[in-house]
This record gives sequence, structure tokens and C-alpha cells, in this order.
Amino acid sequence: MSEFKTAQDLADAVRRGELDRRDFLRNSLGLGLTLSSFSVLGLACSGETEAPPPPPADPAVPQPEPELGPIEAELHIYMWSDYIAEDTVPNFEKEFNCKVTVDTYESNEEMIAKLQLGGGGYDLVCPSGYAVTVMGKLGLMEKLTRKYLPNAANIAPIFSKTVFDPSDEHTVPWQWGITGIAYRKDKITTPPDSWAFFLDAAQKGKVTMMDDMRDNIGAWLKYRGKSVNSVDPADLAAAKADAIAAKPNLRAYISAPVKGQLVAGDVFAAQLWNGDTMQAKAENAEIEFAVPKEGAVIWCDSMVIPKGAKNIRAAHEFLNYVLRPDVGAAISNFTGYGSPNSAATAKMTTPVAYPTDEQMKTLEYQQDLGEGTAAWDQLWTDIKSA
Ligand code: SPD
Repeated sequence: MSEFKTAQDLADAVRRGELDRRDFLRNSLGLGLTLSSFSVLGLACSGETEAPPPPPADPAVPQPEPELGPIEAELHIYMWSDYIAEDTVPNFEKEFNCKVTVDTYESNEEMIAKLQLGGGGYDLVCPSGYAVTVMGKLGLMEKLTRKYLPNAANIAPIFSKTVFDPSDEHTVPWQWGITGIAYRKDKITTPPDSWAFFLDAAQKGKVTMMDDMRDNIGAWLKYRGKSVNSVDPADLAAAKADAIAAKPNLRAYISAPVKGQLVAGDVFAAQLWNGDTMQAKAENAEIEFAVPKEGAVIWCDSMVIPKGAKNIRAAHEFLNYVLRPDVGAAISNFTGYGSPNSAATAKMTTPVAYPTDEQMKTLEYQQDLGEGTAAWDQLWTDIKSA
């Protein structure tokens, strides 16, 4: 039985605050009210009926970022070889009580293939710009939680909101550089000034080119005045012919590990990145870096958190740590590359083979090849097996 004659009387009493939850339910049932009647009367309350769904978030209004848990006890990094100062990891481990492992790769394609196979269990990887686009398309990245990266304020504006990460959602820039030619000035009389250098039989057995599809084929495209991102079949056919013509002169397709052979004098010249060249030069002052007159590749590599990473807070703490001016400067002092961190650049003490303004005009960023990727993959297989 209900103390109220009508549902409206009951509703008025509820609004006046005269009933507790138990009395409300007893009187409701006495009047034969159902859950849907409660909402008609404006009496829906938690537990008695479902709350209406929240309105969709307005994309123009920034949403609060999630809270991350406490820092995990481990962190797994997968990055290019020789790309971090010797004390970066030990200092982080000590300060944050977090054990770090670093595995290395020699090309973006090697790294992406490993992630696609689900391997590694990595928390941070280091793609070049075009590879960020590829990873985005493949759904291989987690979003960053920017509030854990206050030191991102140190990043130079030119390295923020890039074409490959226009909202800074996924990347923290790591290092930037160019792909040219490292050479021994005591072994080669005329410094190489063209990619044609590798076509010269006089260099037979004493030169190497990179084991990196994009940089290697890109060099031959540049040689013919084409874009390093061309997917035009005629351009690719010409690049293939040049690459195969150069092949008898090459001692190997090899990337960063060629440094030891340059230092020892077993190799006189190698297609190589400017920073790795500076690392070799630190061991042998006869080593120099040249940018071919036809132009070359310029790139910026970034750190991203791969999809499914387990140690997300540790990844953020590491990124924020390397964005400190001193830590960033120490990294570039070791790698020989430019730092995208302007506060770090101001503290650097070792030289970088920066491109001149004239050379800058000839440099080109790599982009995702999209549907042209399959043709490039086939070309690279053909070149290597020729
Ligand atoms: N030893 C570190 C080299 C990093 C080179 N990354 C850029 C590659 C652009 N194709």
C-alpha cells in the first residue's frame, strides 16, 4: 500500500525531500509504478534506471588526459645502433629505479617487420618520419599522454607538429641528420662529390653502400635528378640499372657497422649518415663527410610507443628525461647528430656535420610510398639478388 493517492503526490513528496530511498520504493510499488514511470515523473535515480549516455565529446574541446599508473620496474627500447650516449641508460636506471634493455636495428623496415610479427615486447621504438606514417596506417602506435612530458617545451618549434605527426600525438623527436658519403681523405685523392663515385671501377672492393632500401635506392634516384620518393616505373628502372651497375664495385651493403672498417682503412668510402661518420671521425681524424651535389636525404627520427606496450609510464618518464637539456646534449655529443631539442643544442660540445644553406636546398625528406611500397620492395630484392 502507498501513503500517496497518486504518482504525482509521490513525486512532489520526493522533490520536497520527505522520503528516503526505502520509503520511495515502497510507495512506488504500492502505486504500481514501473521504472519507466519514474523517468516520466523525473524521479530516475542511480540504481533504479540507466543513466542516459553522455553526449559525444566535442572534438574542438580538449579532453582531459588519462592518469598513468606508477612507473614500472622495466623498460624495453628498440632503436638504431650507436644512437644513445653511454651514460643515458645507466643514469636513468639509477634515478628512476627502472631496468632498461636496448635492442638495435639498422633500418625502419626491419623494425616495422618485427613489430608486425608481434615480437619484442618493446615500450619505445625510433622510426624516421616516413615510417611514423607507415606505423600510423598499420595501427602500430599508442598515443602519448603529453602531461607527462613537460620537458617537451625544449623541442625546437620546427620539430613540432610535423607532417608525419601534425598534432604531436605520437612522437617525440630524437635526432636529425642526412645521408651522404663518409670517406678517408688519406686514401682518396679527390673527395667524392657525386653519387657517381660508386659507379667508378677505380673504387672496386673499397667502397660500400647502405643496407637500407630507402637510402640506397633514394641515392640513385637523386643521382638522376628524381625525388627520393618517386614511384614512377621509369625512375625506378633507372635507379635499378645504376644500383646494379655499381654493385661490382661494392664490398658490401652495410650501414652503421661499416664504421669500424672505415676507421681501420679496409673501406675507403661508404654511403653513411653524417652522425655515424662523426663517430668514426672521433676515432680516426682522416674521415670526412660529403654531401653529393645531386642532393641527398634529410631525416628526423622520433621516439614512439608501439601498440600494446606494457611499460607506458616508464616510457613517458624516459622521454621526459632525454628531453632534459643536459641529457639531450650528451646524446648528441655521442651520436654526432643534430638535436631537435634547442635547450640541448645550446649545451652541445662536439661538432656536427650540419648541411650548409646551399646543400639544404638539395636535401629531401622521405615520405611513405603508399601503394608504391611493393614496387620498391621488389626493386630492392632484385638489386640485392642481381
Ligand atoms: N646510427 C643511427 C642512424 C640513424 C639513422 N636514421 C635515419 C635513417 C633515415 N633513412
